[in-house]
Amino acid sequence: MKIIDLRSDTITVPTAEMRRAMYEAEVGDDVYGEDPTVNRLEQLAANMLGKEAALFTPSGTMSNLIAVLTHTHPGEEIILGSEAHIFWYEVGGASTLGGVVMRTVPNDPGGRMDPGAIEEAIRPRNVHQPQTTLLCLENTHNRCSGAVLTADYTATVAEIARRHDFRIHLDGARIFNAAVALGVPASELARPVNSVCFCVSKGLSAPVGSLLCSTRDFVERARKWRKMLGGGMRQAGNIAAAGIIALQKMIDRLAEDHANARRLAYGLANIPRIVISPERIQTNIVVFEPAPGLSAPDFVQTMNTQGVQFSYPGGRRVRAVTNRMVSAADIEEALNRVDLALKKSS
Ligand code: TLP
Repeated sequence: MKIIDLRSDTITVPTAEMRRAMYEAEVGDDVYGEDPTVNRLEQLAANMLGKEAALFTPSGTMSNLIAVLTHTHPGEEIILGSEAHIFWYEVGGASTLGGVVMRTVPNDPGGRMDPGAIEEAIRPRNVHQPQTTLLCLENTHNRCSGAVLTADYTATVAEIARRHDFRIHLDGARIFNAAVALGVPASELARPVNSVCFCVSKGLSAPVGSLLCSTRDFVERARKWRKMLGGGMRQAGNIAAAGIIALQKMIDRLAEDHANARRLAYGLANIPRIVISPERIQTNIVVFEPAPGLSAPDFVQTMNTQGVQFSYPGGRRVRAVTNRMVSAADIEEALNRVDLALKKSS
């Protein structure tokens, strides 16, 4: 039985072209700034995001942490969505290593925070209170079923930050999914923010890596934090080479993942014991619920035995992420297996 892995788009393996580029990459010591392939990737990333400079890091988690460390000081407060990846899945690093308080504002199903609620969460300048110095956005929004933030929304929030003199970091791990879904360049989505990071290791299929993009001065300070965290990676050109192919060749194909996500969502909507709003699906993440009487962990476990892998983000929810390793035919097969398994267990 073929295993259909919908746990995440992080499971994508490098393409043949990436493997060749990795093999042939020209390398040097990146801690000395001497790896030509890393330098090319950083320049390419900065250009594509419309920022002055970029820093190659081993992961999205490290990029987000470095962004917080570079923008803030211990004792300050950052505002982020109640469903933010930084809040849920990054081991509390911002607080543990950055010493900042994480103040959450509810995310709506579209991954947005209400601008009025953001304003209310900003601390007054007062001796008793930590100072608000950073707001974090996420685009696409992982726990909000891959929802996209428009450039207009981001600009509205940026205007609040400008008025109150604090910065915005965008966790754009999947910003190219948002760009493809909206039909706009990623640079437009990143224009209103002070820093943005994205991953080449997800739908773009490179094996490792994330890029943190901002001003030259910010990236210079971020580079020092990366060194402190142990993220200075010597001959990293071997992995950066795959990142270059990811940016040059793999962005347009994300539309296939989005089409497969819609196919999956509408198919699931036709299965009696699944609850889902398929019209909400904008990119490659499909969140749904088994109907009452069937727990989400039990459903995930049952489907595992049927060779369809989902992830469990908590509560009643199940998550599927379409990706390059899963074809349209695989989606149809996954739907058949779900239908059959639920019929058997009813
Ligand atoms: N997300 C992973 C898991 O951590 C949940 C996934 O499978 O979706 N920001 C966002 C929005 C992310 O979705 C992720 C990874 C990260 C940051 C962290 O990236 P990595 O895994 O490279 O540290």
